[in-house]
Amino acid sequence: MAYDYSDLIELTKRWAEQAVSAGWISPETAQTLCDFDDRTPEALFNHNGSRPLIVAFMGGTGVGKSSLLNRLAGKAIAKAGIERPTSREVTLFHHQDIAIQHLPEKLPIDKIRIAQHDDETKKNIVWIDMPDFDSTEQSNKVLVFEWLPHIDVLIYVVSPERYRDEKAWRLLMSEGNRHAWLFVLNQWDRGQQAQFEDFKQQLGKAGFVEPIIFKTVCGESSYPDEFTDLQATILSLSNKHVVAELEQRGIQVRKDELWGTLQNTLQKLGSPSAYKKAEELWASLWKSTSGHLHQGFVWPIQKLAAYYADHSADLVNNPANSSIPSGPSATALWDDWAQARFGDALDEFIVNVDALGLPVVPLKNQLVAVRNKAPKIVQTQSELHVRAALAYPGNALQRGFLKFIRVCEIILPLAAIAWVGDEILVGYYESNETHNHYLGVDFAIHSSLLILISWLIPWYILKKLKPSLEKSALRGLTKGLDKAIQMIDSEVLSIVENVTEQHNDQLKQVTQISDECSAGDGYKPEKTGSDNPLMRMLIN
Ligand SMILES: Nc1nc2c(ncn2[C@@H]2O[C@H](COP(=O)(O)OP(=O)(O)OP(=O)(O)O)[C@@H](O)[C@H]2O)c(=O)[nH]1
Ligand SMILES: [Mg+2]
Repeated sequence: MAYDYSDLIELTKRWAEQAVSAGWISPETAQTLCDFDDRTPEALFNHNGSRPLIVAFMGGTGVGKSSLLNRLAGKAIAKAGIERPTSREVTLFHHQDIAIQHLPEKLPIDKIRIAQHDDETKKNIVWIDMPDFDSTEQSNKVLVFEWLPHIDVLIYVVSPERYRDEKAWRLLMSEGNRHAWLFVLNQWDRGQQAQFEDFKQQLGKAGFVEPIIFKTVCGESSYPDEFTDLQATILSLSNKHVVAELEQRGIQVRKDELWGTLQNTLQKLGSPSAYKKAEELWASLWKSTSGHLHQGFVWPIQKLAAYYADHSADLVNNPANSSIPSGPSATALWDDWAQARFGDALDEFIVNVDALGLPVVPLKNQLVAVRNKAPKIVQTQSELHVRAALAYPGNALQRGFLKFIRVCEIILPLAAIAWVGDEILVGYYESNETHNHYLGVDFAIHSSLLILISWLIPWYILKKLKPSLEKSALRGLTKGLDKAIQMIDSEVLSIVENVTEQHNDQLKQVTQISDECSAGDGYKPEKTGSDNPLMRMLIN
């Protein structure tokens, strides 16, 4: 789908607004992009075919702009005088059948004065007298800048005293490419050839190889001048063909300017591959930071493990409580020191990403979440794993063996008791039949010892092999901490991935608009040589 210039402006604005609110571009860059407007000469009229050529007198105060328009009209339609500045409004002079449907918005109606004529030969021209743009009158400048985008041909008026005006020159340089230019050296009755030559040279520096300059006199005296040539030149330009060519060129110039600004914006957004490097940067940064964190945690982990071992019953039996009510808890593990180290790593990461020439505000904003979440991750993970470790201390083999010994602790003494009981019964009946001594003291001692030993050995083994709760807690805490550090790492990485995707998307959108600006055939100036006045009026 081919876009109009106004569509491109709209797309650019929409992109700039979301990009600035997400932090991809600075408010200044967004402003530059939003400053593009779709004001054109054709915007003053309804789109119903041909329109007149818009010609405006522009220049410093007192050079004679209003006097030139009055001379053209043959009557005093614009205020001209010695007061500086004289004109504080825009005067339009056009044929009575011409209707300007859309006057520039934002301007008070009393700032526009309209005079009409019925000369059919000049029907296709709208003449405009603008106020000055260099006096102290700020509202005059606003008026000029509001009208400038609607002008096809600017007649830049200077006087012999004021042709080197700095402000005017800057305006000429910045607006140069956007209009066709004619130059008038008015008050020529006071001028000298050297000034004319110098003015011409200055224009050459501004990009006009062969500028069209008219020397005019609008004073009382009937001094010979080139006013009629000026009129004739404008008249020769006021045809459909030239208007269409100027329109086409105007749009192309504006598109080129938008393209240039979008290219600058693309540069500020950084290269698409740069965020890939950010992932590598974080990986190496986190490697060293997690190493430091592990070192720093050695002692607090031991302290905490001892405390958990002491309060293991509380911890395992009260799953509703996230931590032991009093004393150190897992939150103590991720203390201010750890949070500061983590914060330092994130800050260093952001600085490094900035050094890659990438916008960092979106990354910074999204990292806030993980920055705040880190203590909670560590607390949850270490508690989860310490709980599991305390509920099932030791490893599986150890636990199996201990279960077996616990069974032995019951079975063996019972077996010994059963055997002794059996011996006693058998001995009792045998002693009755044989009238021998019933069992005896030795048997009593030995059997008691047997029962005792059969219970004592498993008891001793259980006591000796019972896994240390402290060690289990330590193992749980270490595992939990490892897991937490892994989780923090992947949280950061997923944010980086997310930001990378968003970055690519932003680049894609700007590239698309920029491509649209350079798409199409564009404007190709007609190669009709320097005898074509239009070619001499344009900066190429
Ligand atoms: N000597 C001489 N005086 C001129 C000429 N043209 C205009 N003037 C006088 O210069 C003064 C300023 O003329 P304006 O036409 O008001 O000048 P302007 O450029 O419209 O000035 P602003 O409205 O203030 O921007 C007036 O007093 C004119 O009479 C000229 O060719 N020669
Ligand atoms: Mg004036």
